[in-house]
Amino acid sequence: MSTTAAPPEQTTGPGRPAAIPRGLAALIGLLAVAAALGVGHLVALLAPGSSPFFAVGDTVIRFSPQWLTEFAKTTFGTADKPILLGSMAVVIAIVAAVAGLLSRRSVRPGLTLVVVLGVVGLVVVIFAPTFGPLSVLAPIASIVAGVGSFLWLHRLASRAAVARTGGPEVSRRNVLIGTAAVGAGAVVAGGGGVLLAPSIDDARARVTARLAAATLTETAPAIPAGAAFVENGTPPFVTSNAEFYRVDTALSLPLQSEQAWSLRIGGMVDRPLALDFDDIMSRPLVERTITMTCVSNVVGGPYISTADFVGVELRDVLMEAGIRPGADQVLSTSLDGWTAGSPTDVIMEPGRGALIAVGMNGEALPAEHGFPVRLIVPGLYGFLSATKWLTDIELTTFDAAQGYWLQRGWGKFAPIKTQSRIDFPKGLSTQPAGRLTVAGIAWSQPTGISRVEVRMDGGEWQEAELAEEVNTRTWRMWRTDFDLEPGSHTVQTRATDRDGVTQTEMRADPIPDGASGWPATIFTVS
Ligand SMILES: Nc1nc2c(c(=O)[nH]1)N[C@H]1C(S)=C(S)[C@@H](COP(=O)(O)O)O[C@H]1N2
Ligand SMILES: [Mo]
Repeated sequence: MSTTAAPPEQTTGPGRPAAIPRGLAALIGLLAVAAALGVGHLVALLAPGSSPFFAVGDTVIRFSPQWLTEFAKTTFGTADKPILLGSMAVVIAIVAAVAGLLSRRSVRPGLTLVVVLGVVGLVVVIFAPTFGPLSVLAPIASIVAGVGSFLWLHRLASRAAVARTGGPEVSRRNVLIGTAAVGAGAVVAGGGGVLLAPSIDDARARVTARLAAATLTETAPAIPAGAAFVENGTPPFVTSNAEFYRVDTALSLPLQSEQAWSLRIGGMVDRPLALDFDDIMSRPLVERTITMTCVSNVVGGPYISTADFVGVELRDVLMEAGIRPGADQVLSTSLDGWTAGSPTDVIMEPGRGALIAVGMNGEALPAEHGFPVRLIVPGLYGFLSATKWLTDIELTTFDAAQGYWLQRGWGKFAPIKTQSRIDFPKGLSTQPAGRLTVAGIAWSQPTGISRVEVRMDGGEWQEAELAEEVNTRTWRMWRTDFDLEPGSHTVQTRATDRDGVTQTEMRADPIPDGASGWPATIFTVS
C-alpha cells in the first residue's frame, strides 16, 4: 500500500488516535440517543408518564410561558402537540449528532453529553406529577442503553478508523453491523413501547355495554329536528365524538381501564369517600345535553361542542361527603396530574347540573375526552371545571391551592361569556347576488339565549330567527335573510341571554377569562 493513498483525514501517529469520519461520528451520536429513547419508551410501559421523550415534552408544556402556550394554541390549534414533539425530535437529534462529532477521537466529550441528556430525562421524570416508585426505571434503562450503545459503537468506529491505515478490513464491516444493530434495536424497542401500550378498547366496550344496559333516572329529551340549521351552515346540534373539540395538555393520553380506576374525595369534608367504577354505576345515572366551551376560544373560534353526557350528580356525591364550611374550591385532579379549581358555590347550586360523567353520545367517554371518568360543569369554561381522566377531588380553599391554569395567569372565576358566531357566510367568501341567509350559533350557558341580532354593513340590527331551544345549558342556532347588492359586505352579530343581558361589544382576548366582542365577517357578493 502506498502512503499517498492514505485518506486525507489520516492523522494517526504516536499517541494520537485516528479520527472517526464526521458522518459516522454524527451517526453514532444519533443512534445512541435513539436507542436511549426507544428503550426508555419500552420500559416506560411499567410506569405511566415515565417515557423520557414524552416526559420532556410534558415538562416543556408545563413550564412554557403563557404567551408561548397561547401562540402555539392560536397558531397551530390542535396540531400543537405533533409540532411540539417534532421540534423536540429535531433539537434532540442535533444535540445527539453534536455528541457524536465531539467524540471523533476521544470518547469522553460525546459520552458526557449523552449522559447529560439522560440525566435531563431522569430529572424530568422524577419531577413529573405522575411520578411513582417504578418511574425511575425507564429513564435509568434509557441512560444504560444510550451509554452502552455510544461506548460500543465508538469503540468499533475508532478501531475501524485505525484500520483504514492498514488494519484488518473486517473492522469496517463490524461498524456497519454495529450501527445497524443499534438502529434496529432502537426501532424495535420504541416500536414495542408503542405497540404494547395498554389498549383501553376492551375497557371502553365494557363501559359502553354497561351504559346501554343501565336504567337512567333522567334522560335527555330527543333533539328536535328544528334545533339546528345545518342546511344554512350551522353545525349539527349534537357534535359527534370524533368532531368534538379537544383541548388538553396531555401529549400521551392517560390510559386506565375502568377496573383500575378509583376516585378519592377528600380535604375539607366530613366523610372522605373512595369510589370505584361500580360505585359510580350503581348510583342514579342522569343524561344531559350540554355545550362545552373553552376559554381559549377566540371570537368566531371552533372550541365549542355539544354532547349528551351520562353521569352522576356531582352535587349529590359532595353532599354525601359533607362539605365543611369555608371550602370555597372544588379542586379536581387528573391521572396525569392536571388540576382544575371550581368555585364550590357554583358546583353546589341546585339545578346547575354538574356531572361526574362516564358516557358521551351513547358510548363510553373516548380516551381523548377523559375515559373512564371526567367532570362536566355547565356554564363554566373547561379549564376550571371539566377535568378529564378524573382521579381526585379535594375540597379546599382558593388561598390554599391553585389549579393548573390559575397558576399560569388565567382567571379564578370564569363563567362562560355570552357569545355568538357567524358560521355562514365564511370570511372572504364570494356569494351570489340576491337573497342570502346568514346563520350561526349563540351561547350563554347556563342562562340560555333569548335573542340574536344581525346587522349588515353597520346598518340597523335585525332580529334573527332562533332555532328551537333544547335547554339553557346548550348553544342555540340562528339565521336571518338579507338582500344584497354586489360588492364587499360586513356582517356582525350580538346575542342576548335570558336575563336580558346583551353580549358586550368590548373586545377582550381569551386570557384571563374568555374572549368578548361582536363577531364580524367580511365577504363579497358578485
Ligand atoms: N386532565 C385534563 N383535563 C382537562 C384539560 C387538561 O388539559 N387536562 N383541559 C381542560 C380544558 S381547557 C377544556 S376546554 C376541556 C376540553 O374538553 P374536551 O377536550 O373533551 O373538549 O377539558 C378540560 N379538562
Ligand atoms: Mo379550555
